Amino acid sequence: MKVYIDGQYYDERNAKVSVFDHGLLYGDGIFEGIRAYNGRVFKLKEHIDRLFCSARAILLSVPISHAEIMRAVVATCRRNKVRDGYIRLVVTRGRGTLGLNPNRCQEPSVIIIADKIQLYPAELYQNGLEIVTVPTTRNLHSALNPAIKSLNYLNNVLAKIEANNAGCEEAIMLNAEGFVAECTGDNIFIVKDGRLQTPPLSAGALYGITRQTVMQLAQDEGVPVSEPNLTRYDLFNADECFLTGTGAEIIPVVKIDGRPIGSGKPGPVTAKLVQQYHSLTQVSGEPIDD
Ligand code: PXG
Repeated sequence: MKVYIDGQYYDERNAKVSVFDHGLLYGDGIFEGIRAYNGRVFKLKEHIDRLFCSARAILLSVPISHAEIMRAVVATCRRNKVRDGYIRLVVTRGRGTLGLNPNRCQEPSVIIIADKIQLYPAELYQNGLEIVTVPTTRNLHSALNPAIKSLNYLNNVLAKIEANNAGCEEAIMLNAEGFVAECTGDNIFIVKDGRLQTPPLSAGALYGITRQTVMQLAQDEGVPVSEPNLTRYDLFNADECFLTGTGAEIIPVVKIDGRPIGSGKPGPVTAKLVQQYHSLTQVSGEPIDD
């Protein structure tokens, strides 16, 4: 595998960053997780738009343009013969000194890894996930805004550990007010009386690209979509529940905190959206081959 770092390709074992990079020392940087399907990079422009928003929020000046990053992502896929896979794009603050002042850092680094995707077991898509609410709450907007896809993911990692300790793959994170925010690497949706609902971004959800895509697909199907504040009570009393994310795509949830959701099996609205989403991924995106 060849890894892109600052305009050059390095063999996997030589793809290295400095121990003085503030991405490592302080989690000072940003990232995106992107998928390629059927020879196309799915929603690439949307991912790069979000990357630049994250950069602006942390006063990081990305050393190459939006168009150049798009080209570099596609080129890295081509170079690695990745037609269906996972792309990790990282921009770090760069090499600095042992002090957290970012002004001491030289140039931000851009890293692109194009690899195979590790999927959840197929069985979970068929039968649905069981998830739990965990004690670690989502970061406050006023502390570290959850909209920033930063390299500082400890908030999510802690919640993931708590989910794993409870024997689950994913965790529901509440915000400091007790409303549902999202999961550790996925957004959450419920279906109630034929309507689709997902927490508002103000509740502490990431501006998920899969979230946005699914909301659009539902609207196209004539399913009403809204973004109210949701409590655990709303989740427990939903007809259906599912999670969305670039990695997970759309995965049904059948049990939350020990309560079966709806019929206790993946529901029909979820199944329809899964089908629509898969069709879309096969035909849209930035082509990898010339
Ligand atoms: N919330 C959080 C906190 C995320 O990190 C999502 C929601 C879903 O957003 P998208 O834009 O992907 O629909 C994410 C995305 C990984 C990995 O390697 C994580 C994500 C995406 C891809 C891979 O764990 N998180």
